Amino acid sequence: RSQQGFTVFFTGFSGSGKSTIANALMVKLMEMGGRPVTLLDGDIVRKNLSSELGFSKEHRDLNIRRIGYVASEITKNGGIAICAPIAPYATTRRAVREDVESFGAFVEVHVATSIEECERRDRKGLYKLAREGKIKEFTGISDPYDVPQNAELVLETENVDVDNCAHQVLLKLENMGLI
Ligand code: GGZ
Repeated sequence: RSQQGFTVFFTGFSGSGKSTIANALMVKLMEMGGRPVTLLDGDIVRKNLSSELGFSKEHRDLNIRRIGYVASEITKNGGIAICAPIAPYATTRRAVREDVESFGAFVEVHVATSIEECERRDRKGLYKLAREGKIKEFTGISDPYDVPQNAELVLETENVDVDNCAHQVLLKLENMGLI
């Protein structure tokens, strides 16, 4: 049982901390050895797999379905896939969950940093551009985000460090009998 593949699927706003937590989790899982770990980070996927796509609902859905397909193949072959896109639409997350669950476990992790906190941090200056209208359809500002209702884990990142967040994911994986 502990050798089945699985997917950890992070969802949350731009700047919520998804990538940072996903990277910390990847390091911990790699240190444990055993199954290969593949990180499918939002901006890396957009560069390599979805470079022609924008941010309309259709394009976001296509992007997420591609990530889901790759994650389901990794899961099928007994590996660990860690995905970290915004994935704003609940129906699309549900579809990916169903794809993956035909081969292994799907662990949805909501990185629940509020839009106010993401905008306050504004690490990449994107929120400022979104407010100025220079980036259209920006999630949380001028585009929707369906708050997850059935995530396996919700991470509150305010006043909790990255290592602690990654550790909470590991504990959840342990509790689910996946590691
Ligand atoms: C949201 C955008 C947008 C718009 C560019 N809306 O912080 P980042 O920069 O690196 O993460 C964001 C990334 C979102 O890509 P995803 O593939 O994760 O999105 S989705 O799951 O919805 O397909 C942000 C940047 O791209 N970015 N324009 N309009 N984020």
